[in-house]
Amino acid sequence: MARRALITGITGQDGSYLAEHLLASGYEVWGLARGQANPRVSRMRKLLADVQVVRGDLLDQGSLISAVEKVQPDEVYNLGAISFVPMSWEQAELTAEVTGMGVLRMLEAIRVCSSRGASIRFYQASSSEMFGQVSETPQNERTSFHPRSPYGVAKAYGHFLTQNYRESYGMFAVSGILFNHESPRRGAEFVTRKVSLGVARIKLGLASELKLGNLEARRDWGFAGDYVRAMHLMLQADTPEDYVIGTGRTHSVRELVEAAFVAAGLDWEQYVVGDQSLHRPAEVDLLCADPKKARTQLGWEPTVAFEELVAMMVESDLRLLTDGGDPDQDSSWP
Ligand code: NAP
Ligand code: F7E
Repeated sequence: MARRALITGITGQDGSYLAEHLLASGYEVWGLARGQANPRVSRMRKLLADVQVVRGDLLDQGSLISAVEKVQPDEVYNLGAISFVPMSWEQAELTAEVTGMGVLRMLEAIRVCSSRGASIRFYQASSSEMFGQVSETPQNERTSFHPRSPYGVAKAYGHFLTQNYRESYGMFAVSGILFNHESPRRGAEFVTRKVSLGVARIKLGLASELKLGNLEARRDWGFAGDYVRAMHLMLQADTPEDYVIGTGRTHSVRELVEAAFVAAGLDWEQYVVGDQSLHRPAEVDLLCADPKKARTQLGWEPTVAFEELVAMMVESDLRLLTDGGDPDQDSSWP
């Protein structure tokens, strides 16, 4: 019988790549979808026709127990979250409820169903934002946490709780501490996609400038398609352990901007405008992963380099806009 996976956050970037990867690996894939008439669910259904949908919300404990009871998954991937860092200052309580407490509710749903005999492996989407103001570079599984946003704090709660359920109940529960990962399916609010869309609009004469915040922040950017393979590998391991996933290379937002404009044959300095309102109350200045443990224990390697990733996103957005697509409606899912 096919193994069964339940994914929260199925309508998001990672949910789509993970679903494709698991379907290709022979899994029966279920996605937890919220809302009465969520347009992102309709879009997901069109693009991932083989994914089955179960209704539920990370804010609603009963719905998660029902979903786990209905699907009877072998593996649960908890990708659902409020994931945009600036929003976490504007809606700090909601972020704590969804991104933090949502982990508790999903772990409880699994614990209740496991006490009736089910054996379910759990993956939690932890984040490099937990490192925040970093104590060392590069960051590994033993680096201390100093989150700089309500989002980072909520993720740290989910991370420690996952570890605690592993230790308290012997659950196969693990966290992937993933560094920034991007793709043509990335939400338009995140800086890589904002830049690739901005460049495409300028190239096609649809815009004349691109407003950005802090150009000095540095991130370890990789390709989302690579990172979902790591999630799956973590749940196939013999023992439940947490892993850092990243490329081990860091670039500034300025370097990202330069590479994106170069990919379209443009000079960024003619178009980029600084906007103080886009700076954050507290910034994460530098992130750079040490993914040695994932490489040696899981055999995981990233396959897409930074320049290749940026060019892929710019080309995809040029195609999307040339074909008259609306990035807010269609994204640029192939
Ligand atoms: P994303 O595109 O923003 O997707 C977030 C998902 O969460 C959406 O499917 C959204 O569904 C769902 N969601 C929001 N509120 C929910 C709720 N109350 N109940 C159930 N689902 C809810 O995020 P992503 O980039 O794919 O990231 C996946 C996960 O990895 C997130 O937990 C994120 O915090 C974490 N992460 C991401 C990165 C990265 O660089 N991408 C790095 C480290 C960790 P709706 O369509 O219903 O809104
Ligand atoms: O910002 C700077 C901004 O919003 C990256 C999420 O997936 O990765 C993501 O969080 C950097 C920051 O991602 C703009 O100040 C400059 O330093 O693309 P971002 P993020 O905050 O790193 C982590 C690992 C997650 O877990 C999160 O869920 O870019 N920046 N100017 C800007 N950022 C945005 N969004 N917009 C700007 O105009």
